Amino acid sequence: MQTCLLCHKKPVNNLDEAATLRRERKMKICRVETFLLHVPVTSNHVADSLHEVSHWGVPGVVLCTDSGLQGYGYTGTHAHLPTDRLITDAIEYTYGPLLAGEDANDVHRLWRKLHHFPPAQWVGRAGILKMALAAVDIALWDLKAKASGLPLWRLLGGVRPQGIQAYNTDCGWLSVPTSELVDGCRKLTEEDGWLGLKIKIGHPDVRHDFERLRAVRRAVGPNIRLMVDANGVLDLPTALRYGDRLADYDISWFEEPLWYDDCRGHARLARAIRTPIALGEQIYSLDGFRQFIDAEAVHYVQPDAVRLGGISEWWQVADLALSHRLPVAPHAGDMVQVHLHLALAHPACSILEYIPWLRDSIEDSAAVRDGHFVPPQMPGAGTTLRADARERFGVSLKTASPSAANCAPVCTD
Ligand code: 0YR
Ligand code: MG
Repeated sequence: MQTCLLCHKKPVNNLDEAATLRRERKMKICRVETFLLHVPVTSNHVADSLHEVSHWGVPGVVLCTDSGLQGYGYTGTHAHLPTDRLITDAIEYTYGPLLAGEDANDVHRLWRKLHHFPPAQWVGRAGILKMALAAVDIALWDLKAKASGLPLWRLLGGVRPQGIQAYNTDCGWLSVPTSELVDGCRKLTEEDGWLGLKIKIGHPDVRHDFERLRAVRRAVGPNIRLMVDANGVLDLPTALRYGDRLADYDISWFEEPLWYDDCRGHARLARAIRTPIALGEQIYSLDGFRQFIDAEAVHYVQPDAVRLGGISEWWQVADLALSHRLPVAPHAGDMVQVHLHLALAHPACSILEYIPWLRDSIEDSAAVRDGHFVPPQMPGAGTTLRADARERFGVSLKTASPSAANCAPVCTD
């Protein structure tokens, strides 16, 4: 190898030198510390067709390494302490011992070690353990990006340094009365520059949903992208009924019309209606996505790194979608932070969801200008907690459960 003719830098081509550099960059995991935040949602209450939420739950992990760097990763929940604790317990007691002393650089090796740990695999290929694995995987990628001094999207080979289009989910909750919904959508598009909005549907009265859609479309005009999301609540005949009419309002996609696992039903619906189908926020594995894609049951693929096993598996799903020429529109169960990096880096993404709930909890929180996300510049995966986040939103993982409190006279510890 020769010295560069333009910049005159000498190449590092001595193997011993390279080996020394590699050794120095080893990051031994010396501590696995869990945390839990419960962060209030907008106006302390939102509802979709299935859920009412007052807080967003953020069970997560800090991986401390002997390099001094700390990796942050977390998943997303509806802030229910007993189930949140199952996730942090899985991280601390099941995965913690498997991570202690390991080199954090080997993300895929560690992912396999954790995912295929036989007792964990036996009970948790999906659900709580998968969400715990997601938090660990994200913390490992956060470390890798911090160690390289780059924001994750650049480490992954960023394809969109100019940013990516955002759409807003936080305006369209079923709990928002129609007049407020319409005013909110008008303000977001006319004053704040948003180019896309998602409206929740699945009200027991179908006509109610269509009155809202008609009013919103009239208020925002033809140039704004509108999506609808039923959160899996409809049956097939009802979904077909929606499907017949959604095209009248130029709806970009019909999200989770049917129950999450109903691959055949989504395939039948996709064949019958003109509006494209979006789904994926409840799918736990690469194999799950393959089934839906093979069955032609989905058009917009919506993987979520905090429900899949983190960034590693998310990327595999996005590649799978790309190979079928299907667009990826990530679901933001991390409230965007990680997915902003992924969406700036993966060629299959063109639009990304925005929900603002973790704005005050995370450093370098995602910002939208003129309807587009601004690329973050801090090294890492965008998951580092703000210094005051635990003080403001932290929930103790050590407090006794209500049932333990009830038997206080017996359980003296
Ligand atoms: C509230 N985005 C969604 C929220 C949201 C859910 O349950 O978690 O509506 O994640 O479907 O597309
Ligand atoms: Mg959704």
